Amino acid sequence: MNQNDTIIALATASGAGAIAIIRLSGNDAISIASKLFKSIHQKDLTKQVTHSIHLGHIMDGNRTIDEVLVSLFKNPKSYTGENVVEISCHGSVYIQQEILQLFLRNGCRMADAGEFTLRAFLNGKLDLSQAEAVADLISSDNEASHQIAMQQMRGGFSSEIAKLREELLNFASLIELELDFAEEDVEFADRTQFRDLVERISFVLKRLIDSFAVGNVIKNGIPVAIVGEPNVGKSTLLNALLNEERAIVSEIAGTTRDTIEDEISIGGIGFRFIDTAGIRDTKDVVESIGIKKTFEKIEQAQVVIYLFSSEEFKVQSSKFKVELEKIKNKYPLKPLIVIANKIDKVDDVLLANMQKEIPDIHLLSAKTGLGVEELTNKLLNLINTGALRNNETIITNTRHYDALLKALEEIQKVKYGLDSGISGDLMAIDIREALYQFGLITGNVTNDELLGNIFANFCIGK
Ligand SMILES: Nc1nc2c(ncn2[C@@H]2O[C@H](COP(=O)(O)OP(=O)(O)OP(=O)(O)O)[C@@H](O)[C@H]2O)c(=O)[nH]1
Ligand SMILES: [Mg+2]
Repeated sequence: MNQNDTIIALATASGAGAIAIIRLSGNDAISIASKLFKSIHQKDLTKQVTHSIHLGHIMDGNRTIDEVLVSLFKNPKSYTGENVVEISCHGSVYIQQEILQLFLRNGCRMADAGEFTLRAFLNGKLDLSQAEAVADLISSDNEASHQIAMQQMRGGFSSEIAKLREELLNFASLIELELDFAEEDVEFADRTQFRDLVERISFVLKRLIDSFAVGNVIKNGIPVAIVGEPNVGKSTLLNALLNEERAIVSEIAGTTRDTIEDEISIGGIGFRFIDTAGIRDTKDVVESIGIKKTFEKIEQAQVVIYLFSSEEFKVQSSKFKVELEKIKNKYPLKPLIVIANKIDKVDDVLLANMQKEIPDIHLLSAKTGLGVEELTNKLLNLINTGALRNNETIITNTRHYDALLKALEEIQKVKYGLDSGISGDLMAIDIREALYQFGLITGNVTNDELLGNIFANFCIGK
């Protein structure tokens, strides 16, 4: 990748639209644009101030391609830190392509995926974790993932890491200085203060590492498995939650044989509901595979909804209670919501009975929608969104998670070294290793492979 090229790409979504934006970045962006743009006021683009907008035409020789608005952002006051030109043209695919081709013939090159943001990073406009947040922001599709990406992009997370890194760096230098005076047996680094810092860093690292559990499910949707015996209304409930006829519903027991999943945002948080094959003893091979999968889905789920039919409860209440106990014993730590479905089919006496026999039972009719909203509220309350509400830093990126784990490991070694009084040179090595892991997150330490991996996941034009 040559950083001196002037790159170009469509910044808006591909396809026809009212307006499309084509973006150029690089040393020659403004001079190339000035050759191909004819201002209606005969302005020379190269002589215009930064952050100005100009009306005119993109010309291929004498041929007018489109009437456009051109925005100028001059180095260093731009997204990439280079000269940037944005051309707002009419959104026909033909016009977009004509303009792109024209600029490619006149000294621009197509941008690679994420290359604008890569340049922003290389020019110090963003640190690495902020650059990664840009991709998260573009892919965020609910309030929670949007909020986390915004916070990371503003630098909340990396500034926390950068601060700790700086303090640690200070101590590393002091301890390394001691090594130069090894014969004199001096201590420049106050061990008590150092121990405090190490404790503080461990604490922050642990908190960030823990937040990944929440962050990851928020980013990917919180998996909720809907389980129960055949025919109790699991698929009907899935459809009610999604507000769409997603799964086949029928009065035949064993209708759903494979798991069916879909996502929906509730209260700003993405939930992934998983409808499963009803659990029962069966000789049917396909159904058995489905039931085995049901248990796998329970393992993976963050929340389990156990459903039974009120109608059947009347005749065989003990059976459901035994089933329920089985699930509770098998997955003691999983949040479980127990639902009596089909309440539209039974009388109030039975409802009262069920509530007495199974406390915490949630009454619902998947068919009429009664109790569905209360269920979604319950789900929201179950998810620990405290950290989210308090605007705490939440980690969603696996790369950061790995680096934080490794940093914590190194910090633990430093702590152990302090406790056991190991020599300064060995401690210095552990501190350097921890510093390296911090640096990987913010991008103080990088290599081409790391950058390649990160930016390859971006879209072209960002
Ligand atoms: N009256 C009433 N009928 C319901 C309700 N929920 C589901 N049903 C009916 O119960 C039958 C079974 O519903 P499904 O949603 O297919 O049940 P399931 O648990 O997915 O069944 P399997 O996929 O076979 O395990 C269908 O005829 C539904 O219309 C309800 O709340 N009230
Ligand atoms: Mg079903």
